[in-house]
Amino acid sequence: MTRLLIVGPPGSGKGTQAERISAKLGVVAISTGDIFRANVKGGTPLGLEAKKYIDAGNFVPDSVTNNMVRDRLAQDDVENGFLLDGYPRTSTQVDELDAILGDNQQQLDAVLMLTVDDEELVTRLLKRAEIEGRADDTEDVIRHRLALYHEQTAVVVDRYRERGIVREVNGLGDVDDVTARLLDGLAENA
Ligand code: B4P
Repeated sequence: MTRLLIVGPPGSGKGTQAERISAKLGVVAISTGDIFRANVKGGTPLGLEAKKYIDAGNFVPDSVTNNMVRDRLAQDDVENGFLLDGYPRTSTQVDELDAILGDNQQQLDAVLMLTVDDEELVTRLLKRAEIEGRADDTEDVIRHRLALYHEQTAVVVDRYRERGIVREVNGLGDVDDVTARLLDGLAENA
């Protein structure tokens, strides 16, 4: 049973790597960003609520996000484990995830942290903007998302560091090389 989290600033490669690592380990990848975007696309009430925050680069309120994750982690496909991508992003969300897992006598096994410097992140996301046209990939919004990461998500990593479960990996370079580094980081954890 593997319960993992991948964390890093916007554009660090979380989504890219979560897909690869989860396939390799045979666990389901759960991206809160992807769930929100699917709801926005489908025009659901959750999507309509989330869209105004996402487009401005702000976090969707914890109450909304926590309920969504609680429901998602109650589904059958997490039985073999999971790789969370993009959640928790705030200290309150860490408390909520502890509570969700604690209800089933579970805890996270490891946290994979991708590090990439801010200017490279902006470059990557502006490149993605050209390809995908995401509303939150304009330079101003990207910089706001990065600031929020430093203000609110860095503390999430600190809390997991205190538990000794963080594996920090350099996210610069070839996508395959980063995947290999992450898998090495997990092996260290075993
Ligand atoms: P996310 O979907 O998590 O968006 P993200 O931080 O931009 O990460 P993403 O996974 O898309 O990008 P990645 O780093 O893989 O969240 C979007 C929004 O949803 C948030 O701003 C917020 O509003 C809301 N939200 C989500 N979770 C929330 C939560 N828990 N609480 C509250 N609100 C929440 O990669 C980006 C780009 O880099 C890609 O184009 C990729 O091709 C490129 N790339 C990847 N690896 C590379 C490499 N090695 N070299 C060069 N380029 C690379």
